[in-house]
Amino acid sequence: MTTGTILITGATSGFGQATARLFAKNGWNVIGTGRRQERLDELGAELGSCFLGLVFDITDEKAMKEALGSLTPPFSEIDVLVNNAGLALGTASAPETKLSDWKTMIDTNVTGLVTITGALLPALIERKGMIVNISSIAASWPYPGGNVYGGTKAFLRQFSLGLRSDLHGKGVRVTSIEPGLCESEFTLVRTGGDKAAYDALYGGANAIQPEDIANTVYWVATQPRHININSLEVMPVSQSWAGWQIARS
Ligand code: NDP
Ligand code: 8X3
Repeated sequence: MTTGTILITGATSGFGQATARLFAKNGWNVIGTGRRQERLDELGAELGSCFLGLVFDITDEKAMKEALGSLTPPFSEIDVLVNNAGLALGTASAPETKLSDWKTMIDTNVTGLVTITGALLPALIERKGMIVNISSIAASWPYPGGNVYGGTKAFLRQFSLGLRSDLHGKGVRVTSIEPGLCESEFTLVRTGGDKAAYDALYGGANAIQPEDIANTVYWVATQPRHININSLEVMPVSQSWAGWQIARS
């Protein structure tokens, strides 16, 4: 697929914003979603008539469906859905976390994502389209404080593979992209706006930048139609694995 219409959830910052810019630059019609209207307005002013902003909270099914129902051609003819909107809340160990944070992560990263996927699936099947799910290395690699966030991303990876099975023979492609450390507002959201934590995490790390993941999404989406990238784990060179922890008696 070289051009078409792409819907990117969470286009107000980070990966989603960079992906919207890259696809728009390459001639695609781009729908970007998010809660922050002013960010979408700014992106629209920058990208011009190829961009359409849709403001809704992905956890609000009614608002989502109304927004999707308002689409007209060419924006209603969606070829690629990028499920990117998501968040982590907190870095505390499970016994110290708030249940409300866990529920927000599940509502956003899992329930919101499957709701929009289900809503767009008939059209994506009809157009032999594509779904790109932004999972995480946290899907496969547990770490202290990752608990429910990692669980949501593992769901996303397996949901992607399951969709591939269910859509067998229908020509729909599905990819799970699993990035590692990437510098974005993600950490500010996760820490409740702690700039010192942000600086400590990314300082000297030469982390992935949102534009790097945009390039990855673009590469995946523009492979020949007979190629499906099932999953793709992407880390900065500076990041790798540490050993097991052992509690000794
Ligand atoms: P950002 O915080 O920069 O972007 C998150 C995006 O998700 C924003 O556009 C935000 O829009 C949107 N979003 C969050 N909650 C909602 C909601 N309830 N309704 C609608 N939109 C929502 O983070 P990143 O760009 O880094 O993250 C994008 C995705 O990548 C996430 O799913 C994240 O889990 C994943 N990821 C991030 C990594 C990283 O290290 N940064 C690594 C691996 C995966 P708004 O606030 O305007 O609603
Ligand atoms: C974000 C990457 O390692 O902070 O998904 O969980 S990590």
